[in-house]
Amino acid sequence: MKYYVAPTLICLTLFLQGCNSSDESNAATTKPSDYKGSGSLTYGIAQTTVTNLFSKGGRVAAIGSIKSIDGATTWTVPAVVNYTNDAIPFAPDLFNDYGNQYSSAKAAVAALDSKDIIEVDADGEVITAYIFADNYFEMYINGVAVGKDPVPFTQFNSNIVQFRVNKPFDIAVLAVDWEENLGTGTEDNQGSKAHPGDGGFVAVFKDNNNKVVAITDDNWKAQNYYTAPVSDLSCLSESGTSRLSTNCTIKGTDDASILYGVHWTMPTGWEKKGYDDSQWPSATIFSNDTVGVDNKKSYTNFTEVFDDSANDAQFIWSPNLSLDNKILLRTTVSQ
Ligand SMILES: [Ca+2]
Ligand SMILES: [Ca+2]
Ligand SMILES: [Ca+2]
Ligand SMILES: [Ca+2]
Repeated sequence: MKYYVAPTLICLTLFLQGCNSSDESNAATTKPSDYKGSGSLTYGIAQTTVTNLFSKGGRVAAIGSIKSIDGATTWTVPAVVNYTNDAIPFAPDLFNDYGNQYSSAKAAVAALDSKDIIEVDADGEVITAYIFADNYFEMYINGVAVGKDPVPFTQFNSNIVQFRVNKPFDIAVLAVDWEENLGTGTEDNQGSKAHPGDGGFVAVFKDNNNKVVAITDDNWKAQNYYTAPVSDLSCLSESGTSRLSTNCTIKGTDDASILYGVHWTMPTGWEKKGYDDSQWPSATIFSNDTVGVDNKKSYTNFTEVFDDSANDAQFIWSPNLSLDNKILLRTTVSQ
């Protein structure tokens, strides 16, 4: 089996240097049977199916296809997205290196046209959402697609979305941490050809009186559907519905072909109003520093919205900002 090199062989290979079975960078010492979880395992690099969704982007935003080790499932990586689906509108810009670059939230709102308002309920109130995603998002309100991220990977951008809805309403978001080495959750970064990238999602929702009606925080639900890279399958665990990889290394490697991915099927209807997310884990919050937005104008031009001291929106994700790459987020706005 090409994905498994027996530890004894490695010990023989390393005979002159001695055998160190505790070296976690030695990816080949793990084998599929080490995995005890509920996910579907893939190994190595996916086949590219879409060369680049956004050719102007800083990094190549490709889509790939990879068969599970057990042969039962073919997975699309990093995610099945609606980027090329014309039925779902691109979210207008707050700040986009390839589009509009507003200096403030007020300027971005002023530039919006009433035709940009997505109708969920014809007699509803207008809600404005301010969004920064590392790297890609699609947002649904009561199951209605209200906007998708125009820049799938880099450079980092931010968006504004307006929709008309009655309370209570459900917000549902697909958030994707994109990848360069398809199927492995890695990119050329920090001196390694295959370094785990990290994610993060922050949003603020305001009504027509500029009153905050929702912010991202740990009251949201967050479930992870794709963990990678994994070089030691024994580091993975599950607790209730939480798919945990926080014991796994986030070190880079130069060889993406020896990395595993773990995948779970997204539930039908996750974006709909009233979808039962009660068993999902709560979102985990991360600081601005951890996500690393200090030097990004797409964030820093809008801190009066994202870091409002009275309503400080938090970056949310599943527990592992680095290794969890495809996240569904949900909350209900009641008042
Ligand atoms: Ca983006
Ligand atoms: Ca990642
Ligand atoms: Ca990222
Ligand atoms: Ca904040």
